[in-house]
Amino acid sequence: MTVTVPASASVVAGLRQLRIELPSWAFGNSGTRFKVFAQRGVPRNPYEKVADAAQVHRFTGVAPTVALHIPWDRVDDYGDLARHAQAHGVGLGTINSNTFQDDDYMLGSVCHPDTRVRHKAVGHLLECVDIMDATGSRDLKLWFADGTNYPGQDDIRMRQDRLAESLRIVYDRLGPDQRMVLEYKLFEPSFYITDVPDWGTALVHCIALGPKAKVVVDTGHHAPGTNIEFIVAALLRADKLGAFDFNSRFYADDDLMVGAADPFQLFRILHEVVKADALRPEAGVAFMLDQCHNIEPKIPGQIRSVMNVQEATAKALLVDREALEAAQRAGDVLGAHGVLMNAYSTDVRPLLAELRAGMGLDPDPMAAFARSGYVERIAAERVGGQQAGWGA
Ligand code: PSV
Ligand code: MN
Repeated sequence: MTVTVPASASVVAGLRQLRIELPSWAFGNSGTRFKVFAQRGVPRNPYEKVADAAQVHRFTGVAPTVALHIPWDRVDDYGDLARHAQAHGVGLGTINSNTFQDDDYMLGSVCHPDTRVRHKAVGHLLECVDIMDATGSRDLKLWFADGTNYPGQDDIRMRQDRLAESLRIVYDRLGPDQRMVLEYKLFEPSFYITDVPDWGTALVHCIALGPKAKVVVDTGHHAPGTNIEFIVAALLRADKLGAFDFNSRFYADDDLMVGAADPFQLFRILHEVVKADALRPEAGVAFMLDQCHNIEPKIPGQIRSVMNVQEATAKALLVDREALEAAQRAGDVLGAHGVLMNAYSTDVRPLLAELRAGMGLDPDPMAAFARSGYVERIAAERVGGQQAGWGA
């Protein structure tokens, strides 16, 4: 069988455009509601988290920004944190809001029936935009834990109205180059309704708000069996895909390493991105990781994840688009499927090793990081103080 793939030069050019943003919270301790396992050398503050994120960029070359989560990453001087990031060779990225860890938010935040609580939540979101001004961040990421547990607990439609009103206030505060990206999640922590449960709800709100509002697809936030690439294709078509929160799931919002559970799904998603020419930073899709490393070492967990996204992207770039379209036009069902599978079945690791060597990097980031002695150094240096964790 002859397998035709595009010239590797165009694949390499595509891969060079890819930028992956890291979550600051991936470097702190995390766990389940049963147990948080502490690891040695874990950062004690946002400065140390940024330093760890910079290691991932140092060894992969494609992860130049780190996202902050407020208040977990609150500091006195965001300009100073931005300069610290720059000194480590990275920048500060998306600002993630947090309206889910305050006692006031037990019945919701921006959808809460009490105006006082809604004002407090909106105040937090406006503070996040102030922080974006200081850090130079483009995106405010919104995820709301809002919802209800019991039928009749609150009015579904009124909660949507409150959501729309709250979002409007924040949208109107955005600067000309700033955006809000709205994330949906099927369920959790609420079990009866979630106020932004799916891409349809997020899209309706983003369309009503305007061009600076886009949807976030967190790959862990769907029902089992959901065709995520369809959602990606539909959002790209509507110019409303703002960002990915990449991770893997088996059961719920597992926050495992992207590409670990279902690398084929990741490939199918990235195939839609490549077809829409949306790898380019100018296309406005932020590729972020949203993961927590509970049992695996954190920096290698991020390096592996970045490599998984790169591998899936390389395979997506290898799809012979001409052959695929010809087969599709001819109604050649198995031929078209075969073109896609040829790309997916290609071992792209040598290509990526070559790409890294061309960037002056070690072809094997995992091994190079292990050899660097960084883990041993931070374990020895970061003694005392309070380790950062989910919620600090
Ligand atoms: C919610 O499950 C979520 O995906 C949102 O992006 C939050 O900001 C993040 O996780 C917190 O880990
Ligand atoms: Mn997320």
